Amino acid sequence: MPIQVVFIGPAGSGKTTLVKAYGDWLSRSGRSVSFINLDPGVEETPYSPSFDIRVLFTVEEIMRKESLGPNGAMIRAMDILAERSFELASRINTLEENYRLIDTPGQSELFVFRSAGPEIMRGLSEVGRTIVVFLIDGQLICSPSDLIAVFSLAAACRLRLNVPFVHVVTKADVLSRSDLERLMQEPEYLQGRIVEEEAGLLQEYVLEHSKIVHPFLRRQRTVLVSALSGAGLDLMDSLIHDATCECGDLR
Ligand SMILES: Nc1nc2c(ncn2[C@@H]2O[C@H](COP(=O)(O)OP(=O)(O)O)[C@@H](O)[C@H]2O)c(=O)[nH]1
Ligand SMILES: [Mg+2]
Repeated sequence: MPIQVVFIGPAGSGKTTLVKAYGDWLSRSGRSVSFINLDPGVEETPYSPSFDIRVLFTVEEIMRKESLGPNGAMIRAMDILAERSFELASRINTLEENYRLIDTPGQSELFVFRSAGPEIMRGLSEVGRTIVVFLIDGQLICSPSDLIAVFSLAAACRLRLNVPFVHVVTKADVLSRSDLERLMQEPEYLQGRIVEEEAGLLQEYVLEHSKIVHPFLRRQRTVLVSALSGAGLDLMDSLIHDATCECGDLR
């Protein structure tokens, strides 16, 4: 069965750039790859997609035809995506490559929290081994509370999508903190930093939340990637491999 890697993350976290970098890396290591664009709002993609949602509809078209603004049109686009999820999966299933890399809409909250995301995952799961890679923008993690906030979002996405799920930190070449890996790997260190760097009610709240996030962090090794330098793509690849092979379970 083909491996389908779905890249999810907040706008600007680096999904499109990582899809391209990982696809090129896979091709260089001798694997066959197809690129799939599910972002109906994107103007250009750095890769050439084998399947592109914009062939069916674009946000601009919906704005024009239905007299909607950009947000309304994106909501409408996500609902169309949900309605057509099984048709999309069967179109994607005609691609012959072993790896299908799937780029998702910039506004991932619309994709994940309306029905498009869960419906697409259901459709895809029928036609290949499907995994979500959740992107954490390493440049935006400046404090322990930033880390807890982004992991809370990741946890919510995991609950919504219900397929094997891993997280990676992107933009490793421009991290805001040099101790990010330690924060993610050592619960005691994270708690110490929360006490040191946060205050008052926020400190209390973040400490409580960090307990919810710990099991999530513990289940998986931390992978830092840079789509620009290529650093960490090999580690991300083994993470994806472990989670999609029958031996792994990172659900
Ligand atoms: N420094 C650095 N910038 C990156 C990296 N990956 C993406 N970016 C930049 O982050 C911005 C958003 O990237 P994009 O792939 O469009 O994000 P998306 O909205 O999640 O698809 C762009 O300006 C990219 O050039 C990276 O590994 N390192
Ligand atoms: Mg994008």
